[in-house]
Amino acid sequence: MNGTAARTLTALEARWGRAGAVHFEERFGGLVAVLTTANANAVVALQGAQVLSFVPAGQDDVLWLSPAARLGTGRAVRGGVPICWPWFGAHPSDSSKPAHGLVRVRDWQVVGSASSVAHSRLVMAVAPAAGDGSLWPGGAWLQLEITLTDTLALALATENRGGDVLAITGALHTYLAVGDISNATIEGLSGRPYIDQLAAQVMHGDAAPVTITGEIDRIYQETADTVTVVDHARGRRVNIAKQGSRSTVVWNPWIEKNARLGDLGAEGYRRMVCVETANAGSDVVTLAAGARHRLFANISVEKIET
Ligand code: TA6
Repeated sequence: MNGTAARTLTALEARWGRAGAVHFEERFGGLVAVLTTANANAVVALQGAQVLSFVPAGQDDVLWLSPAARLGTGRAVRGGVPICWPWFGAHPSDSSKPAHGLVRVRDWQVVGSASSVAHSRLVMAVAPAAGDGSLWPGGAWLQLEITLTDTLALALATENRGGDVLAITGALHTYLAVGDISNATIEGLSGRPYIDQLAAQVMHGDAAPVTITGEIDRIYQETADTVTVVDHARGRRVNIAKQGSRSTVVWNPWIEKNARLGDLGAEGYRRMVCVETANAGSDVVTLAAGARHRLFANISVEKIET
């Protein structure tokens, strides 16, 4: 660790560390916060305010993380919960801009921490950079609150502190770990319309749970429902409850895109599925001056009783 990182860690620990609950370390070549409660632990990178790990007591990690995960490379770490904001997917009018917005690779600042016998919390914020210009929505203020109990709760708050109406899309782009994608199903999206990103057309989901037998990239619309990934291989159900979102994205790259992306590992696609708590597609957040929006997800795990 270089001297600057060491001094930064010391300052973070002194200002925001909380014994037994919030601690700062260097991992993956960058600075992370480690959140601990009696029932779980989590790791959050300061880069992108990206949760990289969430491990409830007695469980394997709920989040999938690239074996090539490395901070400070200028590219978003693949895995955990990347923050997509102020746009989801490709920039609406300029394909030269980074996919999924501006803040995934920015260094966020710690602005708060808290703990009690039952919870550990970290609050982070990020401001526009000098060269952002109109890419950063005028006057928008952004903050992420991460609360660990036996579940992982993420609240992404956008406040319009400017005078113009803002239009925002985004997502908590959650990579869930599964024992085997071929032995997993996704409940909670039955009958919902979705934009099939692979066919660029709107489809209607049928009543059955979603199974994954090839590349899938869907923006489910008109849904505020909890989604559950039933991981039969690991004998657990992973629930993603949400607020402030009318769209849920389901993505798995499958074999060919797994090879093309190059940072999922040899058969990474078999061990992950993205279930993203989003404002995407027709689900655009419009903020009048002074208005505030909160994109919220709560991730919990239940054992499948046999
Ligand atoms: O959320 C699904 C998606 O938009 C996919 O199309 C795929 O591009 C994925 O996000 C990962 O995007 P990234 O820019 O992180 O490689």
